[in-house]
Amino acid sequence: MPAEKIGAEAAVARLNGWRAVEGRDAITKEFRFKDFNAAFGFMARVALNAEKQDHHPEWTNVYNRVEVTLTTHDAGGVTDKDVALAHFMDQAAE
Ligand code: H2B
Repeated sequence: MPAEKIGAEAAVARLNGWRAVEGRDAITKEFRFKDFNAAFGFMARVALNAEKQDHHPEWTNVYNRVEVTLTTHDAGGVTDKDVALAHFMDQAAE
């Protein structure tokens, strides 16, 4: 059963520091770390979790900065899977 779309606005209402992407049903956040090592450690922790959940982020990294966009491609929009991954990322960034 595919995950049910809840939409970006409902998702950001349940999260801290995430915002809706314009022109697309997706949520985004920019994470900043002390240095590349901290940023890549975060990405490694998130990658292992993403693979386990079979739910993957769109992201780019430049040195200490990681820009993340979450949406559920199978559902064509934001679902609870994105909220769960966003929560995991917030904890992994602490
Ligand atoms: N990640 C995200 N963000 N959305 C998806 O719909 C999705 C995914 N689908 N990771 C998974 C993989 C699917 O393509 C595989 C075949 O299970």
